[in-house]
Amino acid sequence: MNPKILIIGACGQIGSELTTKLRHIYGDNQVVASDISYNNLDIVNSGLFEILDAQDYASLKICIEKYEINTVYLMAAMLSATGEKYPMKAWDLNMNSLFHVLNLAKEGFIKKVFWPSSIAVFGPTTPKVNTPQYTVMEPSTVYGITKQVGERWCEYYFNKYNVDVRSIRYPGIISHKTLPGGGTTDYAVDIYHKALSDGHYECFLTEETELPMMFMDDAIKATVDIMQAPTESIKIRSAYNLAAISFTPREVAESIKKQLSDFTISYAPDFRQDIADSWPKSIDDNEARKHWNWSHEFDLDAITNEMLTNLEKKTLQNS
Ligand code: AKB
Repeated sequence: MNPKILIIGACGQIGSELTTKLRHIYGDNQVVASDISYNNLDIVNSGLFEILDAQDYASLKICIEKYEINTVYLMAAMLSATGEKYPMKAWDLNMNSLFHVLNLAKEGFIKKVFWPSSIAVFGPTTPKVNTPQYTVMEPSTVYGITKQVGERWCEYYFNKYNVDVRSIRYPGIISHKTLPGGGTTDYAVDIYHKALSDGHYECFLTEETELPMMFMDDAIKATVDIMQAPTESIKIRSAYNLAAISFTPREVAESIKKQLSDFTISYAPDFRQDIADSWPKSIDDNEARKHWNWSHEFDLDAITNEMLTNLEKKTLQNS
């Protein structure tokens, strides 16, 4: 099947880099980017683009029919920290958009769906180190609840209606192109921006808070790989554990200091500390590595190097 792709939430942190990658792989005419507003002009101006509210079933269906879409990447979501401020909005956005896409697939309008899950599906009662694929899952955030429920529905739609839906549990994603918004792992991006602009960062998590993280290029590779994998190799239809590295704020600061020796960090934990404390420290992603050959490339120092080099370049270009 030659994919004709719709990306929902294409202006966001992962959506924007995924759009660029998919346009590169499949061609500009095969990829329609969409979002609720024009908030990333690089994406809006670099190919097909539609304004689309992921909660509006009728508009979604019209867009899918207009472009003869057969593959949807549903990247729109409210993340963990913002979700705690607006619980019902997070529930509505995260669940309505998923049901719309799953139902369009069930009715035969779409052939393949990518929907991202997250390490937020785990909770305080989950084993924290090398968290296995199958384990206790009692998420304590609204975002985590929507992701866990979403996983159950994805598997249900696959089993009952043969919907080809694929998913991975993203850890915190680190990128220099687009800022993340409203997550608990966002500190691991903010810290690089502040290291360059101020030489100091005040972290909203404690220095020893260890969380699973991944560089954007690895996250995009995983997303493309799972979608390109033969159907029979996708044996898990809820969502795959996915891991690259784990680190603490102290360890990122040390990695930055190797390049910016005057950099300093202080700690002022806020409400996001409770969220971080409920999540795993590290993830066992053996199934993804075995079933569809997942492997990551970037370790912490490689990420630091990419982040500082590219953010510095951007500052020079803008000055
Ligand atoms: C968040 O922090 O909410 C997200 C996630 C781990 O899914 N980055």
